[in-house]
Amino acid sequence: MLVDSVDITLKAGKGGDGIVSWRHEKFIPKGGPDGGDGGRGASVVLVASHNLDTLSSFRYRKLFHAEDGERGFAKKMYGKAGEDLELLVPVGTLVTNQETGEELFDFTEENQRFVIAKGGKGGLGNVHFATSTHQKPTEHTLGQPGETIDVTFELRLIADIALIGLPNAGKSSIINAVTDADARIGAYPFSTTDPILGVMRVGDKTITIIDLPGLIEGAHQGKGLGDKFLKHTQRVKAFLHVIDATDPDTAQSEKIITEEIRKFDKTLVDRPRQLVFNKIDLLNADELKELKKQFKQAVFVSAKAKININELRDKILELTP
Ligand SMILES: Nc1nc2c(ncn2[C@@H]2O[C@H](COP(=O)(O)OP(=O)(O)OP(=O)(O)O)[C@@H](O)[C@H]2O)c(=O)[nH]1
Ligand SMILES: [Mg+2]
Repeated sequence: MLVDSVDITLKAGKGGDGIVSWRHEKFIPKGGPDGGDGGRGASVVLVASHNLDTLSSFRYRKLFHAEDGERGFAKKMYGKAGEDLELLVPVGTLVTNQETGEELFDFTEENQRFVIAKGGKGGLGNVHFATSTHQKPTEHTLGQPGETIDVTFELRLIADIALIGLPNAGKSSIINAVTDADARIGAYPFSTTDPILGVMRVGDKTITIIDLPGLIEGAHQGKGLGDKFLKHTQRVKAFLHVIDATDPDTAQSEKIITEEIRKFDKTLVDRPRQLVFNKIDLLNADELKELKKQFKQAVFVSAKAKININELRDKILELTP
């Protein structure tokens, strides 16, 4: 199962307390102050990694706690600072504050780091409070609490191109034809239930393509499988909009999808979108000619009969300069 959103609590370490202590010297029962400072509490740090591609490591554990700092010691010794807790998240993770909805960090590159919860400062020992007129200070301060934050991690798979279209148009057949993917193909709607990534290699160029479950009218209101997977398209460079060439009303089918993406995010409609008519093996010459006249910028392919697949690959290259 693809885990693409998790809610978790991150808690940084508390600072160690500063302490009250006195020097032990021969014949002097209570020497000068020598209480040391507490160590800093550890922070929680998020680090992006390409080696992960899901959020499944956060599926069962909901609380992550970094170490507290150690309290101070006699002889002015500091307590040890806590060791920062580093949590790996996949590249493509967006972190938001659950309470305010504020976007805190968007991990787009390998090894990006973000301190999400800062550890508390250590307290001061009584050694700091001595003055010439106040030689036996009993003041000290406690370590400060670390920050605690409730966050949501959301994974947006990063792809260059997204395949969109009505169910059964042949999106999965197309990703299988142009990439190394092995997506499930079915002669029924919604055979794809989770996004699938595939890689198309041309020379030393690699283009990542994502195949999404089909959209239907009302997807933005949760119809069909809804529009929840469209968030994975927010970073794509372009869309391949797949239409079943045998559809009795291709113009209307094209509009339904365009409207659904507009309703999801109106900026997506301005992104380059290549229309791809699939299943042309089922059309006769006249029908194909008519369709070509109506949609001059489109590509006409058959994923199953492997017609015009190279032309489609060239288009994909043009869309991802
Ligand atoms: N004749 C013909 N059939 C095709 C072609 N491409 C796909 N099909 C068939 O159309 C049906 C749907 O194909 P899929 O690739 O699963 O379609 P999809 O768009 O991924 O469907 P969803 O995942 O349900 O949205 C399957 O029965 C395929 O075999 C084609 O070029 N020609
Ligand atoms: Mg599919």
